[in-house]
Amino acid sequence: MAMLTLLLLLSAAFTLGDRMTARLQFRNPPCLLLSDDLVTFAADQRNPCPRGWFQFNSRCFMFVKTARTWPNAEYLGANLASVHSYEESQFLQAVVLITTGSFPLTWIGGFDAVQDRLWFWSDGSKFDHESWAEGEPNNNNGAREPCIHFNFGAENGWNDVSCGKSYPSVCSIRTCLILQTVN
Ligand SMILES: [Ca+2]
Ligand SMILES: [Ca+2]
Repeated sequence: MAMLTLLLLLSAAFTLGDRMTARLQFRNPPCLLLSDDLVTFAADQRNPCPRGWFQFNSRCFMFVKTARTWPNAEYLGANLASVHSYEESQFLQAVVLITTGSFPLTWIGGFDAVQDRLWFWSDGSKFDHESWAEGEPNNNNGAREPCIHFNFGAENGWNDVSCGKSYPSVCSIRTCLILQTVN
């Protein structure tokens, strides 16, 4: 409802004519702007995500094909994706399937590098959902496996794995809530 109100305010302000100047501000938590394109798309209520990104609730997600280590995939002003529900986990699988036609192992933003089995998301959100594959997380063969990829095992679930391995990734950004100020 708040978003709708803001967009209605935005539309109304633009109809007031040249005497008033529209100024866009971005509400906290801050939007992470990748380029000017995002500002353009964020102002379009029909498509709040930039081109090539997929919307789920208040975030936009993108599959990044280039295989990188987990720390190198945490880049470009976006975060590796956090996952907060079974539906969101299924959505990420769909994003990867639509983009690649398959289910490649893909980084998301979970890590327990600070303390074994104490999981965090790299975007700072609460670790309130888990979709582990059977038998995971397992610190395989006693190794520290501090980073999470998904599309693992029969159920395409999550697996803890060494952060230095290279995989494609899914990153996410918040859709921008646009505040309108009329000067
Ligand atoms: Ca682990
Ligand atoms: Ca594992």
